[in-house]
Amino acid sequence: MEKYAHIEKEDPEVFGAIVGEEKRQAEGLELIPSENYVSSAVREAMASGLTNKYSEGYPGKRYYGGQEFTDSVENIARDRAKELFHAYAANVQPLGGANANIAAYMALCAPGDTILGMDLSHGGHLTHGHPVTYISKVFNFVRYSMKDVETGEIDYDALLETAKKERPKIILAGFSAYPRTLDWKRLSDIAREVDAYSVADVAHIAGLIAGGAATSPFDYGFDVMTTTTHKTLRGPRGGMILTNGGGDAERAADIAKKVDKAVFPGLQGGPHMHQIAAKAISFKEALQPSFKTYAKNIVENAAAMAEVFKASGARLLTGGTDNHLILADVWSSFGISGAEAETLLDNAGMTLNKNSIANDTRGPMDPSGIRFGTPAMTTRGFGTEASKEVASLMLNVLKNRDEASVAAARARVHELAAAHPIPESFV
Ligand code: DSN
Repeated sequence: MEKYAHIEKEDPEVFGAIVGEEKRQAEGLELIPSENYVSSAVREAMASGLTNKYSEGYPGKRYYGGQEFTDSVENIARDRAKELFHAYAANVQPLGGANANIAAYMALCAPGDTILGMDLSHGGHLTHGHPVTYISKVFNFVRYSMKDVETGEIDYDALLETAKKERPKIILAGFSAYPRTLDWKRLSDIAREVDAYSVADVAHIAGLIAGGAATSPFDYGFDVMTTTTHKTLRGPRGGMILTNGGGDAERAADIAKKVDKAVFPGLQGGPHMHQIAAKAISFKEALQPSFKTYAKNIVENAAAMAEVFKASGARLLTGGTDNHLILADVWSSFGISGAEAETLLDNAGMTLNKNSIANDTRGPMDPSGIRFGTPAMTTRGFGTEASKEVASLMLNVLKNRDEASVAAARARVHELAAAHPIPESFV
């Protein structure tokens, strides 16, 4: 049967949008560092009959009957997540990364308590307490930032002083636009010193941690990791909370209990069991030796792209990358805004996102920077040479900005995309 035959027959409008989007994903290059392609097995699970089931509660303790298969799926997902991240406990029910973060705050803080997190414009995330979020009205967020935006260095001494003064309940580490490695040991030590919980939001780098291409906060005494399951981890859209209690089983058990209560009934209703099945499958995939190669290649490809940008004289925030993402200041480098760069590159078949940079003089809807990365390209089999060529194509468009340059880049992007098709087991 044709793919999506039922949708085509029943709802041609939605069918058209799905087919259009899949064609866009196949013909262009996805450079948004939080995006990826999931395997066919993960997609099948998401479309399975598990979507019909309500399963409030946890395996063995549900509020509805008929749970023999959902219990099995959730237990498999939890066990694999624990194995993958060397965690004491895993809650696989969060519907996304934002929910996972909010549930972690609810588990470990009372309303009004202080959370010390990274500033959004220095690489943090909206859910780390940006004033536009509702959660920033519930907890008292205090922010830390980079000391030197050219190297990405965090001022850990200043962070310790702030922590001593503010007495946070949580030291929150992690990012959505920071290209460097954080000093997990220093951060967890600071948390201990001020009697706070240490929570790392590893949404962006979970796949790198799972594949051994990035260090794990759990190896340096962190209590909790929150994450999305898509992005570098290459699973379905969703979230997860992992608990390790700094390696202390009793502390971990206490935190895990609080986390479970915060997720349900504290924050969410029925878990999405089809997504949990898909998470379980993606964790199995990430446990395979080939995932280690994948994670290593993501980092190598990003480093190769960063080198091309740097060699051209473009300004990269933090001076380069240690992970899967790159943040370039296109305003000072090319005299165009992030939004203009995003549109130009989109027209050339390379999709990325405008992004605020540290100390940005421009607004968030038209900032000075762009953010791009390699997880999706690497799934398509791009190596360092092809990644460098993509970086050169981007630079050509950003420097010249005329119709001919955009058209030439687009034509070459289509060739590169055709030469690196989305693998058959991923469509
Ligand atoms: N939207 C995700 C990202 O692009 O980083 C995280 O919120």
